[in-house]
Amino acid sequence: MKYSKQLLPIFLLLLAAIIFNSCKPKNAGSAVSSDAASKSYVAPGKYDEFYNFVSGGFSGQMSVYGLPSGRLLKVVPIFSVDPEKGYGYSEETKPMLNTSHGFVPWDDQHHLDLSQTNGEIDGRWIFANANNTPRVARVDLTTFRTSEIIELPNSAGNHSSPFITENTEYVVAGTRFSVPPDDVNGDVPINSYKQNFKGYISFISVGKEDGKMDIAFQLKCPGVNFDLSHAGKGKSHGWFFFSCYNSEQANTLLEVNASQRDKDFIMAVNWKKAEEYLKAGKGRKQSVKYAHNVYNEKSHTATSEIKTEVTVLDVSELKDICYMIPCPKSPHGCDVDPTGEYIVGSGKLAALIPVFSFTKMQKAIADKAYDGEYEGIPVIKYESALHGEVKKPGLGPLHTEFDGRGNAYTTFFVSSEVVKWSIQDLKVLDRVPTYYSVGHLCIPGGDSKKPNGKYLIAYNKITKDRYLPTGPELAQSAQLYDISGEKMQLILDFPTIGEPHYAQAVAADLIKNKSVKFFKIEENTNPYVSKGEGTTKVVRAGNKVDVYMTCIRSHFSPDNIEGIRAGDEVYFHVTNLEQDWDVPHGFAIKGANTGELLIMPGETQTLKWIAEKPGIFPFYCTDFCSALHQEMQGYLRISPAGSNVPLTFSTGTNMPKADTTKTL
Ligand code: RUQ
Ligand code: CUA
Repeated sequence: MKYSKQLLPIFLLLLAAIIFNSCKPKNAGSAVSSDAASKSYVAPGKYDEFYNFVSGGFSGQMSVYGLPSGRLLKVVPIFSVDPEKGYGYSEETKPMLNTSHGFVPWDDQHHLDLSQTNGEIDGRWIFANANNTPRVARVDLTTFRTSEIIELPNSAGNHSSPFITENTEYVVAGTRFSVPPDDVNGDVPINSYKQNFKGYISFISVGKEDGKMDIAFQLKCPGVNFDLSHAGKGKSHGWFFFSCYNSEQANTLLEVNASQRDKDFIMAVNWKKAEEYLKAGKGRKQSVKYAHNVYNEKSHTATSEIKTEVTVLDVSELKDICYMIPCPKSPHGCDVDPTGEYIVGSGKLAALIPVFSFTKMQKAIADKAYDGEYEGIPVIKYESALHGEVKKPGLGPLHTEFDGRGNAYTTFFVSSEVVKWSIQDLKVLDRVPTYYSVGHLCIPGGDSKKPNGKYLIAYNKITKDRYLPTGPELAQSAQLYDISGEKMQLILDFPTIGEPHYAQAVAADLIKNKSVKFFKIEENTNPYVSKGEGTTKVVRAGNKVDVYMTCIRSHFSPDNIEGIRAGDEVYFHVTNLEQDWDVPHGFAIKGANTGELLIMPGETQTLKWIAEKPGIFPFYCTDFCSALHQEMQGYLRISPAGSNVPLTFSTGTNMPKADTTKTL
């Protein structure tokens, strides 16, 4: 019929509109509870109740927010240079970004995990992963600065990382990309994946007192993609759980070829067993290369050491370390409830959420209730480990956190929502829309034994119409929900830095009173420190010039420097003499092609600067530090190479001369 033929395209359009809109939550924009403003309002001058540490994704940094206000408190540079703070630009911090590939100024930071004692957050450190060039960092929560970074050999795409055991015995990191091990010739055809590619998992020990990291051992595992993980806790302490996808071991077009099997796996790792094998000398020493970088808060200087050996346990030879639990379908999040009994696997392509029972899994192992092996690892029968399935929870489950009241909260990327369900009876209790396409979520302490189930924060990938447009890229976003009642209530949106993935939150009380206010100048062991203006100097050795400089409100010493020659390599070692909270000084000099220095009270930092051509080069303080901040400045004179202008430096004595020898 002519009539219906004309209408067909319109019907199709309508249908498409219905399908498209069904993925957009209803009542978008109006789903805010009426008392939202009062719930997220923190009056001027009042502190927030929680710190929220949010990964920066492709920015490589971590940002710190106050909750419930959503106020941005700090951006902590970890894996990317930060000209704002001089991180990666000052000579002292450059070694932090050293790797076996040399200096790496950027990375992709996804997951954060706070240190724990007895399964509870202890507020000492937060660990961060670098995805691209595999590394794990430790940030000290007394200084909010990166203290240590360790690189991971035999790894690529350090995604399943960094997740910690309940006493911070280990920070654990699983490789996303399986690759040929570092000590063999990796020049193999890509389609020899099945024979040659392996997945390594690193157990990084953490010093009880000082937090110092070291790779205790690595597990050589089948060549799959390890996606995410969490430690067992309580009754499952001693175990670790990893989601893995690409059990098909595809090496091309993974969106199709790694979605073939009905089920991939959760890999359960008995790390106490691995420790026994290690003690029994079953590890193989493998020669590798990885950087270990440590920042010393006394010398205010980082050092980078290249290490050359790691101990590897092969889990296909050493039985009883690893077990595979089938998990539908390309699992992403792998989360363990506060009791340690339940393990939740979130299959991105699955229409249900399987919840596994640790007790049943142990029984299945004892009974050898296996469905054969995968690459030499026993596969536990799905039903034997299963506590139950959450039916029809939503589309595209990603991550789950817990409130400590028996409820779990799972994010759904495709259907843009957070769904609350009961762990015991697996019933869906509530669902709220997110705006839009939520990835991770966080409840304060939500992956510990003691969650604080007051708030839930959803971290969204797409914000479409939520904020004023800012060109092609829009702000990524966090959304705060009050989950203290039966129903979840949206109370706040706030934009984030970079792309937020995992986040952690903790009661402010656990951290705020431990904050370092300044560094004691008498404890400063930087080799270039000047502990007072009387010891400042400028020293030439060939064409290398060291300027030992101090700053205090509101001048530098020296502030007049002459006798620098074109081509000189000048190092400004600037010590901030202040001994008071919140009085950093900055240092910048014209033409500097690095970042600035931002020097904390009591600290010494060094800027390398090449004297380019004859002229006068002003320098100044970049951080508004006093009423006379704008007077905090100085001049450096460059003369031609080979000139005999004597090297002089002074503060307050190089006064105007009437008989200037040379005017322009
Ligand atoms: S992963 S959503 Cu690293 Cu879920 Cu980000
Ligand atoms: Cu020092 Cu401004």
